[in-house]
Amino acid sequence: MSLEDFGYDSRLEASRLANGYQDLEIGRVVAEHRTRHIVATISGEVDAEVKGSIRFSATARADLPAVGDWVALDRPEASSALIHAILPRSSAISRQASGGSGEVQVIATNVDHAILVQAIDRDFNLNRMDRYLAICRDARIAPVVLLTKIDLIDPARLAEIRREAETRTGGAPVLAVTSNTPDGYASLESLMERGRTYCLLGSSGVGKSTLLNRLSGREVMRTDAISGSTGKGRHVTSHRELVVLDNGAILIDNPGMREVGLALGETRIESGLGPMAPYDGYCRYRDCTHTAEAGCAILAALESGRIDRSAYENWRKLEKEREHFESTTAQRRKKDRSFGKMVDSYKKTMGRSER
Ligand SMILES: Nc1nc2c(ncn2[C@@H]2O[C@H](COP(=O)(O)OP(=O)(O)OP(=O)(O)O)[C@@H](O)[C@H]2O)c(=O)[nH]1
Ligand SMILES: [Mg+2]
Ligand SMILES: [Zn+2]
Repeated sequence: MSLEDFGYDSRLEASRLANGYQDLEIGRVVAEHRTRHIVATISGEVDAEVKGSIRFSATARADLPAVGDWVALDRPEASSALIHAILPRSSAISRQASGGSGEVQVIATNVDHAILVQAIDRDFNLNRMDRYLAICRDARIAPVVLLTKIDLIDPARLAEIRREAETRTGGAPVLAVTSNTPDGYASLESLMERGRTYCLLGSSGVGKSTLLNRLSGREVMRTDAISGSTGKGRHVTSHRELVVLDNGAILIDNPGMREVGLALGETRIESGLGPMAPYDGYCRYRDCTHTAEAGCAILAALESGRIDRSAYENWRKLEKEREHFESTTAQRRKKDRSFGKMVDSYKKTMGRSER
């Protein structure tokens, strides 16, 4: 494949020359596995390490290569490669890393469109959609709203949800797809353009990898059913990956986001399930709240006395506190004017001055 197949264009070539990288090989980061990066080059995919000088001069995680980045490579031997530099990014989707470190984590770079994926059966939530749209606005990336699993609800309800969504997207397209029919992704596929980069964003289990596999005509990403083979049933995709589709468009898949709120800097307190943990992941619905759902494994265990009622009540109490904390943090942040400044300064560090 050529670099153009991965989205290389005259803007990037100009920036490569301006930066003095004419003697270096150019490639695009297609996957990220902890410290290793897989980079697509004209001579195929190579395993690349980040050069020490980049690591030392990096002042934040955002300065290190991410999926979607165009990089200049040193090739001391045919079998190994060193990432010498990152070409300036045209865009970056980032979020606050979990763990309260305040660090910005880059999800994907050089993205033209974000595909905001929500499953229509249980996952759909207008407020969440708003938060995803805010991430796109912040990153100056055009969004497409995608409703998945439409085979699971009736057409009247779908039309209703669609109308609701359309009132809030500010003109961005709202598409509906299903993996259940051969042409279930046709509306999305016809909208995608060769050489443009699209990034999937959405909770775990909404069907992101299923979509990628279908449009690439291959089993690139592992997908999984609700309970999951590990019994945990979440985050089937463990790393980010960029793939060129049959129609020539470039698609980035990544692990489902647990909390989109993180993208705008909210703190999250993890609430452990404690003695109920062994039953986690066996509920009928992946995003079960263990409060009223049919097929909830935790409620069933409670009913049959395998879980202590006071442990359950205690967990519910903590969960309510956590929700309350999250919503008050969000409100406080809204009022906090310095938050706006923080967003501005992190926008600057993202180096999107190119466009
Ligand atoms: N009924 C129905 N099920 C679907 C559809 N699309 C995906 N699924 C199922 O939903 C489950 C989760 O799909 P994945 O593609 O693994 O979800 P994901 O968004 O990649 O999840 P993570 O990798 O954890 O972020 C799988 O069992 C799929 O078969 C659909 O359109 N209809
Ligand atoms: Mg996946
Ligand atoms: Zn449950």
